[in-house]
This record gives sequence, structure tokens and C-alpha cells, in this order.
Amino acid sequence: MRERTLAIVKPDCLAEGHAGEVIQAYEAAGLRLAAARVERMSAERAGELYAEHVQKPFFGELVEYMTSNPVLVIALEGEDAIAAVRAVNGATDPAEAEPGTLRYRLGDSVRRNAVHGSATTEDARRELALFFPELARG
Ligand code: 3AN
Repeated sequence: MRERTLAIVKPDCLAEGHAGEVIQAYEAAGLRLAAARVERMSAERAGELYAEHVQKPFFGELVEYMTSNPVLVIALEGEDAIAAVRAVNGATDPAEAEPGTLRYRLGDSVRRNAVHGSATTEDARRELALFFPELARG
């Protein structure tokens, strides 16, 4: 099914100059960019992005990290885009990520894991609406 999803190049990954490598990996997986923007997230927006984790002990440090420097927010589209991005990203913990995945190559730890990708159809819709409201429909 053709889908849209949201990916984010996290602050340290963007600052270290890996944005091109991330985009190349998504394009090599058959996805195409629908929109992209560099932005410094507000704490409010980071809190909305990670609303499902609000009760977790790491929530505060997660918001602090995601707002520490600009990120690259990317809307991607293509066949099964949600699963495709997550496959390219790899496991949440880089130590458990398959060789060749972005988190294996670029992630430092479960907290600093290089990239974000929407987890479900519902999350993709909600996250696209947060960053690219013009794409959220369809
Ligand atoms: P994913 O991003 O693979 O969907 P989630 O939704 O479980 O993974 O986690 C969202 C973000 O929260 C992760 N990308 C990571 O930055 C952070 N995170 C997840 N688990 C932990 C943890 N145990 N300690 C610190 N940060 C975490």
C-alpha cells in the first residue's frame, strides 16, 4: 500500500553531517521525499511527538535531547513506507540493530539512536500532522 510516514534525523546525527547518508538510505529503499525541513523543536512539539512516552523515566531527557539542536524532519512516501523506514532505521537500541541499518551505522545508544520513524499508520498520520499538516490527509 502506498503510504506516507515521518522520519527525523536526530540532533547529533544532523550536527555530525549524516543527513545525506540517511536520505540516501531511504531513497535506496525505494522511498521518495515528499517534504523536508530543518527545525529546532520546541519542548512542546517534542512532547507531542513522544506523547506515548510521557510516563517513562526517560521522557525528560528524551525531550531535552530532541530540543538540544536542530533536527531534519522528513516526510517520505512509497510502498509500505512506514515499515520500510523502520527497516532502514533498525532496532531502537543500536546495540541490537542489524548491520547495515542506520542505527547500527550511526547510533550511539538507545537514547542517541540517530533517527526516528513513525511506528504505526496512526502514529504516521499524527506525526505528519504535527510537522507537515498539508500532507496529513491522504
Ligand atoms: P522507536 O523510535 O524505535 O519507535 P520508541 O518509540 O520505543 O522507539 O522510543 C522512542 C525514543 O525514545 C527512542 N528513539 C529513544 O530516543 C528513546 N528511548 C527509548 N527507550 C529508551 C530508554 N530505555 N532510555 C532512554 N531513551 C529511550
